[in-house]
Order: sequence, then C-alpha cells, then structure tokens
Amino acid sequence: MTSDPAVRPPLDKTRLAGLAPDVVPDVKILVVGEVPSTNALAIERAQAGAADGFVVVAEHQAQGRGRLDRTWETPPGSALTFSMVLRPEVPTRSWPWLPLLTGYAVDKALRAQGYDAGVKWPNDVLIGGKKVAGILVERIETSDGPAAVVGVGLNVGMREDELPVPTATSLAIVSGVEPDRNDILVAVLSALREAYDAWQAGGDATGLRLAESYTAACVTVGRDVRVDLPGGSVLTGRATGIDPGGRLVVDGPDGATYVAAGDVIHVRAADQ
Ligand code: BT5
Repeated sequence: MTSDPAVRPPLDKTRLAGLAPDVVPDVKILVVGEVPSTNALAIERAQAGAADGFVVVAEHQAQGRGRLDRTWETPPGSALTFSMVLRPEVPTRSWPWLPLLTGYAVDKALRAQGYDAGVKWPNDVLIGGKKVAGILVERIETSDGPAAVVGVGLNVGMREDELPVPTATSLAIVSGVEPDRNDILVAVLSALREAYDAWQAGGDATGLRLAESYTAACVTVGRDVRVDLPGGSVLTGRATGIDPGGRLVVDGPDGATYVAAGDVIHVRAADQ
C-alpha cells in the first residue's frame, strides 16, 4: 500500500547530513524544503565554490527541469529530487559519459533493492517499460574551473493518480510498498559515487568498460528504435550497441549511425 500523501514522512535531515564516509564517501548533503529546481540551486552553489560531492535534495521542486526545456513534475514529499556538484578531473571530451553513468548508477541501486529496473539510452531509468527516474546533467563554468551538476528525479511514493504523465511509474506503484526515501537516496548516492570514482580512476579503458556494463543494463540495445533528431530528421533502425564514447549505434538502411546523447530529442521503440 502507498501511504496517505498528507502524512508522508519528511526526509531525515540529521541522518542525511551525518552520513559516515564508509556509507557514502565524499558527499555533503543539504536538505531543503521547496525550491524551484535543485539543479538551479546546485549551479548557484557551484558558482559560489561548492566542492565536488555537494548534494542538495528538496522535499519539493516547483519548477523541476527536464532536458530541452521540458519539465519534471512531482508532488511534494513523494519523490527524490536532488542534484550533485561534480568537478571531474578527466578530460572534458569524456564528460558526455556523465548522464549515462548516472542512469547506470540509479539503475544499479534500484536493482540491488530488488526492483526490476533497466536504463533506456541515454538517461532514463524504466521499470516495466515506464519511466521511474530522469536525469539532467548541466555543464557550467565556475571560477574554480568547469563543473557538472548532475540532477536526478526519482519517483518513489507517487500513486497512479499523482503521476504527471501516463508513461511514468513509481517505486510504490511497481512494488505496492512505499519505500523510505532516505534509504533509496543513500543507496543511489553510494552507487553514483562508486561509478563516478571508478570512471575517474579508470584511464583510457574506462569508456570501453562502461560501455560494456551500460549495454548489459540497457533496455534500448537490441530493439528497433526511432530516434528524433534536431531539425526534424528521424533515424530508424535496430539499436545494436553503445560505443566507447557513450553513443548509441543504430543500424539503419544506410549502415551504422552513431548518435550522441546531446543530439537526441526522443528515442522510442519503433512500434510506439
Ligand atoms: C528528464 O528530462 O528526464 C530529466 C529530469 C531531471 C529531473 C531532476 S529532479 C532534480 C534535478 N533538478 C531539476 O530541475 N531537474 C533535475 P526529459 O528526458 O526531458 O524528460 C522530461 C519528460 O518526462 C517530460 O516532458 C514528461 O513527459 C516526463 N515527465 C515529467 N515528470 C515526470 C515524472 N515525475 N516521472 C516520469 N516522467 C516525467
């Protein structure tokens, strides 16, 4: 059963602010009430000098952002909406991996908690074909150098009648139980930090390794897809893999096309 929205428990500020380094290394969590967007707030903090690993999590976002000026909507207290400041040391040409790596980490954390999740390239997390989490990575310039703000929206306790779109789902809907948002946040941050640290430490082979693990978790590979590209062009074909740069390989009538995440408006199964 999902709980009564009127009595949803708040995030546990004391627990989240005091996480031991062996639970989630190198993060500092700030819990806030209602904000327009945690990405916007994290960008402000990064520009004011926030360090790698600074996380802001909100009880409610009034103007959550999606990609390409789309919106992200969640009722108060029903979801995780958080952003992390990262200051990667790897060359900026590798940064396009960040949204994929985040989706991979969210998926891994959910699967470890028993949910039958998968990643939809480039950065949605699905359960039962419906979107349970979305990711928005924004790259910014700060006086300490370029930084990335990694935003994650994860539907935790929403009931069917609270979903903003019919293509969405929540952890409560798929399992019949509303999990503790604090536990899910800790699991996701810990998976994200682990994937991020491995990516930073991995050197040249990292793209190849990540591509392998990402492909194994990816529900898009092996499907016939329709990819909407900027300018109205459409690519259709069979998604056959993810290359070491994080691009989706689509085998179409003209051979293989490599699609970068930043160049995609929508990816759909060809029959939808
Ligand atoms: C995303 O965009 O999926 C990125 C969402 C990122 C949200 C997080 S929350 C914390 C941080 N702060 C922010 O301001 N943003 C980030 P995109 O792929 O463009 O998908 C957006 C589309 O998903 C919308 O147009 C709707 O169709 C759908 N959508 C909106 N809210 C949803 C929800 N709660 N669950 C599932 N789908 C949703």
